[in-house]
Amino acid sequence: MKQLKTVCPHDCPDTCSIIATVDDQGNVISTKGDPEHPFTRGALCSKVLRYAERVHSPERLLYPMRRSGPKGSGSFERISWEQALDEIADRLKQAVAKHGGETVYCLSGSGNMGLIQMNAHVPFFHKIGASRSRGDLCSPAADEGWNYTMGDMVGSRPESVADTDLLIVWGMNMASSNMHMLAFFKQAKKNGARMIVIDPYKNRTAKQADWYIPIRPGTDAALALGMMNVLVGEGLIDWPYIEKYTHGFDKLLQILPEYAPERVSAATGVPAEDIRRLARLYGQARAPFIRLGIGLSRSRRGGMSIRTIACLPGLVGAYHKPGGGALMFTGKAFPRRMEVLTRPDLMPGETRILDLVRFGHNLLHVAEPPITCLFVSGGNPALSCPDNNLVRQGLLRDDLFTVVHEQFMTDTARYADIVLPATTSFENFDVYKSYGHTYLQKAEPVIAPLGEARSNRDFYKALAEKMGFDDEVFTRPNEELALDLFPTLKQDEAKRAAFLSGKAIELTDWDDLLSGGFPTPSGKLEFYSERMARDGHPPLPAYLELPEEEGELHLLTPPAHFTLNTSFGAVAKLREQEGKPTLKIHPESARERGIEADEWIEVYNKRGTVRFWAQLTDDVPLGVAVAEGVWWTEHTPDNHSINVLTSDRLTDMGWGSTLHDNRVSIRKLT
Ligand SMILES: Nc1nc2c(c(=O)[nH]1)N[C@H]1C(S)=C(S)[C@@H](COP(=O)(O)OP(=O)(O)OC[C@H]3O[C@@H](n4cnc5c(=O)[nH]c(N)nc54)[C@H](O)[C@@H]3O)O[C@H]1N2
Ligand SMILES: Nc1nc2c(c(=O)[nH]1)N[C@H]1C(S)=C(S)[C@@H](COP(=O)(O)OP(=O)(O)OC[C@H]3O[C@@H](n4cnc5c(=O)[nH]c(N)nc54)[C@H](O)[C@@H]3O)O[C@H]1N2
Ligand code: SF4
Ligand SMILES: [Mo]
Repeated sequence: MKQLKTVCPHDCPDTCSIIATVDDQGNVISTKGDPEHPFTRGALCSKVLRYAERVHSPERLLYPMRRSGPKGSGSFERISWEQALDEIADRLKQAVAKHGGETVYCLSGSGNMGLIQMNAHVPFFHKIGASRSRGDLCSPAADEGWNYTMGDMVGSRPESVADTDLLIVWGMNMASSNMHMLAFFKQAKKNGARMIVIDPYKNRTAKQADWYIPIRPGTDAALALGMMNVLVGEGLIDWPYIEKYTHGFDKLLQILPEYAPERVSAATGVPAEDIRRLARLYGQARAPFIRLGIGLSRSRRGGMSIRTIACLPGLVGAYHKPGGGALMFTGKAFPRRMEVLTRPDLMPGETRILDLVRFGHNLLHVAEPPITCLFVSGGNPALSCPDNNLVRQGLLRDDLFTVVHEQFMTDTARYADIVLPATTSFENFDVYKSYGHTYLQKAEPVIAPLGEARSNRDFYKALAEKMGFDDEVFTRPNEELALDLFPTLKQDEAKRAAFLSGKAIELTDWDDLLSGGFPTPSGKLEFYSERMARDGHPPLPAYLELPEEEGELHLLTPPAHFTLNTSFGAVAKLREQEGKPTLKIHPESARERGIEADEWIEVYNKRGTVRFWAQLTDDVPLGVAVAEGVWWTEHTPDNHSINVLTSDRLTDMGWGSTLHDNRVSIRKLT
């Protein structure tokens, strides 16, 4: 029996350090949180406490397979890696000879956040001259909105929330998706700090809040502007800070009269008195901290909402108050040279760029050349991509050759021509940054690969060899790549030694990160952004109404507590804990339609129809419906993904998804 350290590979801001207990036969017996890691502090979420069940699931894919029945039927026969690689290389060469490199497309998801494995495919497809992606399903609007105000900067250190006296959780369900940061807030709470949650429904975090403020989806910019109106009107702002550290306050002042609490109330549904109270609490707090979620950014107004909220700390000088400020992502804490892994220089020239969010459309309607060779790596688009009926039609195309590298027989893998078994992170090397803390971690494999599973890196190395690509990026040792990726590790011997010995390290001193001012064009926090104007956005914070649409209910599709995207569908115990696919609706919405609790209902819009169990709860306001989680189709009443209902429209910034910005109708099943 051994205890070995590894890292949680999932797309979660907490990037935990895990201690795995491995028996003498090389099986993972159990997992627990690493008490020495400064952010994990010995705790894991309920999902990864069950990780042994995922790693050793009887449903793991262990061998390469070739399709033996109609597309999508899930019939496969076992083949060898050699056969698989030969067939893939042949098909690739034929496709490229006929249509050119851009006929090839790789959809890569966030199944494994390790930098080495997550990017292993990139140089390969650059070399082919394949079509590239822009945007993703997750966070590009949040990234871009934040950057317009703040520049590419960290914001406040996550742990510093322990010293706040007021935490505002804005569009995030921290209890499910950022529990380790919430644990730091518990310290502040002991000292009397309060937590306010602003969210369209009363999620798990809102249930723990001192004050829960329900807001109409997509109207957050209006609320933030209403707060600014009150802060300025009541003199609750920090003049010296504004003068020294911000840009464009005079211009901001000119628009604030448009956002009087009464007008903002009509847009947001938040009573005017509550807007005043919220602004006063914020302006009078000793060190107010705003934790911004990605959730509110997945809307056609998402980028602007984030950009606007990010202005608030600038008005009250919150970044200069220990325990105050705001946090979106911590990526800037990991200065890195991504080109070491991605090698854009291997591209034959500028290649075509496709919007990842419009995956179904791309498969069906993009021509000159059409996509005829598809690779899927670390993603499950047949469940997780919007306008899902379109995605599935695209995957069914007979003239599309699809290769899926996976750990499980996902919905996407069922559509493949060749399915290849992937290792889990417990079986391969990687290095992990984080988007919710500032510690870099390295993980050696803790067990041998199961069956014939290969890591992403080993797969693309073997395929590169078959294709006759001899660039050294395909064969360099993992650890060498990792050291090259982070220049700090080259320069700083002590950090390098600590990193190599498996310690979680910070690459950049915190004070250095903040000392350079704001990395915006003006060097200040930008209330007014010339760059936004150039990019075609309003240069000042703004509230723009969502256009009217068919459908009585605004559908939100946030994460479930006991799963993570689609990655835990095979762990039965977690599924049981999550319950079943329900649509949460207000009891009044149900009564109007004669719907009883716990009966099947149909949820529909112009994109399609999906069945759910009705869950009646006043956690959800009238006019809103909430479906938590993306269930595997085989666990739903009618074999459909929730994403049948979501649109492939893009966000206002960053080419992101608008998963929380869709209208639906519901009816009783007759
Ligand atoms: N309705 C709705 N849709 C959503 C969301 C939502 O909240 N609601 N969330 C969206 C968000 S934020 C995201 S990030 C996306 C996520 O969507 P995806 O990127 O598609 O991620 P997952 O659905 O988790 O699928 C990841 C797959 O990667 C596989 N995998 C894990 N590690 C490896 C590896 O090392 N190699 C290979 N080859 N495969 C591996 C896993 O087995 C898993 O099946 O979904 C989006 N879609
Ligand atoms: N347990 C669990 N943890 C996860 C995941 C998971 O699936 N399960 N997914 C992981 C991934 S890939 C990601 S990207 C992160 C996502 O983590 P978060 O940043 O938490 O983002 P979401 O979970 O998408 O959204 C959270 C909240 O945003 C709210 N929201 C939606 N629209 C609006 C709006 O217009 N205004 C406001 N104020 N709020 C709104 C939703 O109601 C929901 O409560 O979580 C990660 N962690
Ligand atoms: S999913 Fe998140 S909270 Fe759970 S172990 Fe992984 S990093 Fe930690
Ligand atoms: Mo995500």
